[in-house]
Amino acid sequence: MNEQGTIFDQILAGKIPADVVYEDDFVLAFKDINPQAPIHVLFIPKVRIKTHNDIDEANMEYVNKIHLAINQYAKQIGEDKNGYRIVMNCNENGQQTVNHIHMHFLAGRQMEWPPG
Ligand code: IU
Repeated sequence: MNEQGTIFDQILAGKIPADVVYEDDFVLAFKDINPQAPIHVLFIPKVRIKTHNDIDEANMEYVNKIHLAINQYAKQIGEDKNGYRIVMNCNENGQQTVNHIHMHFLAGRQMEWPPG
């Protein structure tokens, strides 16, 4: 996508449908279209932050809210005790493909380490 935004901006604007599982004033969460676990949800801020490198004092409240949203969602679906993995990929080596930060929430199976 160009500097105008990414597909996630279009999801935030309601121009592209998504399977939304959580929303508040700061955060939207929806099911990943290519799930890597039985539960795979993307938590995104309602402001464009391109990469983890672009998190700063001015926008970090959105990032904090993502963590609170994840806690609430994990508890709501009963996976808080089983556990889960949260991942944010950054730039090329991190295999980031959408330049609007997103926290992957993966649950419902035993994870492995190290990741690929
Ligand atoms: P990444 O961390 O940037 O690699 O992850 C991008 C994710 O966004 C990836 O898991 C895709 O399957 C997912 N995704 C999506 O859920 N809906 C979309 O329209 C697009 C990508 I494009």
